[in-house]
Amino acid sequence: MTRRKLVVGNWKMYGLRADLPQVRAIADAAAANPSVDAALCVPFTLIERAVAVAGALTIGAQDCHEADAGPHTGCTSAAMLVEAGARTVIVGHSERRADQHETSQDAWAKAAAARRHGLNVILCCGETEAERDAGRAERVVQAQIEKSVPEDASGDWFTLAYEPRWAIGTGRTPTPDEIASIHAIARAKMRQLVGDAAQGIRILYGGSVTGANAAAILAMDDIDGALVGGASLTAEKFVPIIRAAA
Ligand code: G2H
Repeated sequence: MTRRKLVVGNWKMYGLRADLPQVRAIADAAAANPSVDAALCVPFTLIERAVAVAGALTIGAQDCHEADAGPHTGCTSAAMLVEAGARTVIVGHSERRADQHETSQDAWAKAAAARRHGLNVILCCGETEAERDAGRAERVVQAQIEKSVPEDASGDWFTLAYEPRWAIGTGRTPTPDEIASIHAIARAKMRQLVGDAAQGIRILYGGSVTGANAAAILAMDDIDGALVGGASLTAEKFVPIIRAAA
């Protein structure tokens, strides 16, 4: 099965109104490369304004609450994201696992909430440096997938992103063989969980992807795209990655 490449920018806690011209320029590049699916996950506060300048570029969020509504001070529901114009949401990012102590079960519940409200979901998994050094990378990723991937996951709304924590924002990337081996394991685990639907689910790589390494990473078998942090903050850095996926 051929899966279209998907390139997702994750702006993390960056992005003010002054950065909206970057959104517009990235949207223009996405429109010029129609063979690639592109999305930009911006801070909550920027979603509505980003949607207004993004044309066909998908605008998404970086988290949602697992409940549809309720007394959860400071949190944002999937319904709120939809109302703001988001079409996709990242859940289970390693920075939320580390900073907010989120678990794979939390990621599962957030993915389910997003699904209930019609959002596409990008669910992150990935091992720490200590886990890799202890030879546990494969088992950690398998366990994360088992606990966090919804039973009804399918390619029309669900994407998995493998992001080794030690490669995030560090400038270090795994070797192509290391990425390929985890992607193969992730695909096999997905097949075990959701059967044939796994073939249609995109598995992205994330962690220090740049214009310089994107082409090599995206050319690899079973890598269906990239989740990009630092190098998605400006069109100058992000557009070459979109082009590399085309
Ligand atoms: C991993 C990635 C985007 P960066 O968090 O999700 O960030 O590309 O800066 O390593």
